[in-house]
Amino acid sequence: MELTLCLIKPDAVRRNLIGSILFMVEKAGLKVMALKMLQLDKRQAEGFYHVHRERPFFGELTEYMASGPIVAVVLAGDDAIKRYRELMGATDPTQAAEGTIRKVFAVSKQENSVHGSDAPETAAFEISFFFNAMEMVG
Ligand code: IDP
Ligand code: MG
Repeated sequence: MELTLCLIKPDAVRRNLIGSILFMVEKAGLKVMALKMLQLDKRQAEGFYHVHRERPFFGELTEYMASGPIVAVVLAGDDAIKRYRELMGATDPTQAAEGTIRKVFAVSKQENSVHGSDAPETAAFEISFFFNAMEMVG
């Protein structure tokens, strides 16, 4: 059993897609272990995405991530990190496979509706960024 962090990003929350995205996640057999809605401020968004601080789109990305409420979700399952990355689809929705969350819902490469951890170390950092032990079931 592995844990991963899913974020439903501001563009998706704004368009009333929380339920549609969680429906796809649960249908894929991933288990919700913790969930909260919140709005990051700019500094918190910079902290979450600090690995991208040198990228040209960092300012825009963190501005967007702080632009409205998000939903943070801890998902569990066998091989959950890889399975959820596959369900999300490629970063750029024009490159995302049919039936993936980003293919169905994303607006652009930046406003791509969801986040997913990419490795066990990043999953551990990202889960602890949003949740403490008491907030997780199991
Ligand atoms: P990922 O979310 O598929 O793991 P990353 O490369 O880790 O993609 O990038 C983090 C986030 O930064 C993306 O989900 C997207 O919102 C944004 N992003 C990535 N590349 C670009 C870009 O070229 N222009 C604008 N935003 C980008
Ligand atoms: Mg990433």
